[in-house]
Amino acid sequence: MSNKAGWIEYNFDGLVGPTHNYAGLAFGNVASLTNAGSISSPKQAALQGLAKMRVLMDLGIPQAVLPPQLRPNLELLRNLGFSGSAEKILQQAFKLQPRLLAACYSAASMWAANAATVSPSCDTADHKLHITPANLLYNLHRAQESEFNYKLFNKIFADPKHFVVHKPLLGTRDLSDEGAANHSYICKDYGQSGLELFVFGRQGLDDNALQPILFPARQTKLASSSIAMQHQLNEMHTLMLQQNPAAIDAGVFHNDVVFVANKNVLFFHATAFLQTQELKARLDNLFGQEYFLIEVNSNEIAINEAVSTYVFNSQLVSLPTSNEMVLILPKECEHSGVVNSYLKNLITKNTPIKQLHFVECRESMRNGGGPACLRLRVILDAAEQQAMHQGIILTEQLYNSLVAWVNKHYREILKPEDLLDPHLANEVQYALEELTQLLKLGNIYAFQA
Ligand code: SUG
Repeated sequence: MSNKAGWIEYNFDGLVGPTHNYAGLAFGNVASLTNAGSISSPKQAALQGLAKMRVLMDLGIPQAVLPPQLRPNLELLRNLGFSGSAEKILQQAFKLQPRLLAACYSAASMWAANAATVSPSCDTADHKLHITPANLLYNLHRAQESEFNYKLFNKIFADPKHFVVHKPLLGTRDLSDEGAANHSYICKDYGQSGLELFVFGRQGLDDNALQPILFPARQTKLASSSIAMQHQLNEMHTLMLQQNPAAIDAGVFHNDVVFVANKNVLFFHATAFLQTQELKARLDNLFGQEYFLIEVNSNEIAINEAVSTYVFNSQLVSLPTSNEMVLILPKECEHSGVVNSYLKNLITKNTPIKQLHFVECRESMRNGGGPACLRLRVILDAAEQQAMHQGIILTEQLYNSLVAWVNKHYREILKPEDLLDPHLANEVQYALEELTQLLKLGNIYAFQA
């Protein structure tokens, strides 16, 4: 047992960037495909994200902000061989392949659950917090995120006495990694060594295991196992489970679309895993009877309803002053009769989940990102909280400054053809320059070098 103290969970939310748009780039993600080409509202998206962060802050749950990445990513296009002025490069990219232009404008880094896998220091052999930024290599528009994330996490978690930031895994399909969307830390209480659950869709290298037919399995077991090793996790406290291929084919491109856990409470759809019995056996072994398994079967909520409402992509969070937990859910759950009545009943049951908060995150939902996608959970002790960069911690004052910043810089709407507007790139740079000052991050973007 370590002598560390003052453990809490921080939620790091990705601040939605000024180029949030619907380009249909994420094959296997039903919402992204359905809304391809529609008009987005970057301003509303960012304000909705900030309002969600505020709900947590007001509940007394620590909240931090991750800045958006620089888009358009001209560096990416230059690496591909495009040359000339920014305007020319963007036009050439569009001419070659319109989706390439959309990819280099993608604001997908907002979904911070995919930014990295994080193991708290109570679970690691060297008692340091370990972070591996995800390579996200399955999709070009997401793969470009990993380099910046590596840099950013090094800046936020800079103190080597407390933190280890690993490089993203090598970018090859056998090591495809999508971060914390496929990873959970289950424990009796924060700071206690628990179970690190990794969920994969395919093996990597030997691909003869059961696989989805329609949609891709993004995470490999090889990637998850490598992360578990480099995070120095205890094998007895680590479990690898395979996602049910049928769930992937129903639109569960990340496991967090059908699974969420907090401390010793697990809330998930019965179709999530191929080996649910193995999960139960390991929980029995590690926690005895002291855990809550809320497994929802298809008669209660059909898998398609779970995917369209994102009921399991909720944030399950602990209240600071009691043992109760709160579910932060997308508004879509309130509007679904089936899901809403399931939830109303759930909070009367003998589990710690006692409150529901429905939040508006429609702009993100239309690209397949619910409340849980928008945040990266980081469990920290008191010394680690002090050691991380403080400028990104959400306070009343920072919240107000960020709302004013969004209102000043973000467009109300963005149409697909607006990505060719030469003014957009300048607007973004101007906004991000100001943001680095608000978050006291120093120079982090390419144009600031
Ligand atoms: O990778 N959507 C993201 C959504 C990520 C959700 N994250 C979690 N489940 N944790 C994705 O599929 C859509 C972008 C577009 O089509 O423009 C997109 O990338």
